[in-house]
Amino acid sequence: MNEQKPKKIFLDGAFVDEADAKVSVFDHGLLYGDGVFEGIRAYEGRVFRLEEHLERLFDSAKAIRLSIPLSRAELRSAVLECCRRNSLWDGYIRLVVTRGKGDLGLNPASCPQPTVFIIASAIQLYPASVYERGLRLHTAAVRRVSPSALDPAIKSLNYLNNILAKMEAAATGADEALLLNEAGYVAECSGDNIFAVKGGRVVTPPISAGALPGITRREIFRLAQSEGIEVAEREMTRYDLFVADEVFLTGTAAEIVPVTEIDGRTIGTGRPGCWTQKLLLRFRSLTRSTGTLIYESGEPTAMRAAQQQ
Ligand code: PXG
Repeated sequence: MNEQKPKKIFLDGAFVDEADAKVSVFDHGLLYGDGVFEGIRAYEGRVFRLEEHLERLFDSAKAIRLSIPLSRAELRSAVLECCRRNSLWDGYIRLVVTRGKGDLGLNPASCPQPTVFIIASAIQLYPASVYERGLRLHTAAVRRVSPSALDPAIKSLNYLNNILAKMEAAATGADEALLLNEAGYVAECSGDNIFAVKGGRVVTPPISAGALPGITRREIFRLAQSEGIEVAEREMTRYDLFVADEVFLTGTAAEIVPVTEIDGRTIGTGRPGCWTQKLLLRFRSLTRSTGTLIYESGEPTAMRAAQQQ
């Protein structure tokens, strides 16, 4: 936990001190991982792609037949108010909806009221050195959950598959895990989507291969298009990654991060590639110039100064 002043948490319609922000041990989000969430970023007083995150949250909830007890407009207001109550300028917003408190036993029918909470906090970022040296990936033996079991397009509270893969990678000294689907094709990493660049073309696995429909991933399609770069979604094997000129990962927390080694193979020159760097620069200028304003007047100067201390 960080040492900053106690946070105000949005919990079931009210703002409470973090010490009082408690969820029942009978909450099915905890007991069974029955729920959905979003990880959202705020940059310089604006929430990046808030509408897309809300849309994905409602889609995830619909897919698991979870009825969110707030409208989209109410949830949007709650997110922005939570940022204001915590004087958030740059940071991370975690929006969680669980099945709620119920009896022991899987049956969601015993949970009358979903639990909704929002945390607006500081974000733990990769150190700057990672963007200079690039990440090392290790292919996990654990495969991405099949869409026939639990569709990976649902951003659910079930991350055990990803956590086990991440632990495997860490045990080999790698930074991140590469996950393949059951057919052996590349799906994504434990908390990021994956892209390869070869001959000036950008390629990424389709959602059907087991990738989360990432908000940052979608941004790459837009940015590449505006740069006149071709982007294709197609089935990829590890071979496609090994022989790529560049590989990079995308995610809300990581933004766009270069990969320079996979399973002992050096990728490209072994240094972050020029397309990766170009896209990262474009992405960073986008995140600082778009988004839903948290503070009506942009931002009071005094608060901005305080945040930057
Ligand atoms: N794949 C998986 C499995 C993810 O969990 C992404 C791809 C990238 O999607 P976005 O929409 O972020 O571009 C994710 C994102 C967290 C946290 O707190 C997790 C994510 C994002 C932000 C925070 O662990 N996962």
